[in-house]
Amino acid sequence: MLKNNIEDALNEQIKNELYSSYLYLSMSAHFESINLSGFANWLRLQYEEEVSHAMKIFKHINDRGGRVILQAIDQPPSDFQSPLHIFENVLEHERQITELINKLYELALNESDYPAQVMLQWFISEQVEEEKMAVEIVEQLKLIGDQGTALLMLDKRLGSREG
Ligand code: OFO
Repeated sequence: MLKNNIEDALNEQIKNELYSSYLYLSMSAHFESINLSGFANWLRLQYEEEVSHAMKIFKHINDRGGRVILQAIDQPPSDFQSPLHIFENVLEHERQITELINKLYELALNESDYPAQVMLQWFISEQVEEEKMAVEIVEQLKLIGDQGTALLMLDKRLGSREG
């Protein structure tokens, strides 16, 4: 049985994951508009991943007899600056998500909600990966700068991401 405060917090996190997906899809649209299709591809796949994160929590609530209540999702930004600036935003956003996941885990610990703890452990590991990927792209963008052949090569590499 899912306690109300855990159910509310999980519903809130569904919204946060869907906002992440919306943010990355908006960034992807921006990269499409400036013909950097590899960056656009990477962010579109990230959008899909965030939807799958939301659905993991959606399933967890339903599997435990809880009630999913979808919340309004804020409009993401649509004006963006350089690729470096965008990926710094991705990294900052993922760090905020990590904090939210950690808080959720603390709540699950305090409430002795063992199934939620197991589910959230997956997210804790996932956040390590997500931050690592964002740091890598930020550092590469710092090295190569925001234009030129090296940027096109990075675009090609990000375009080869398949999942
Ligand atoms: Fe980008 O991470 Fe979801 O949780």
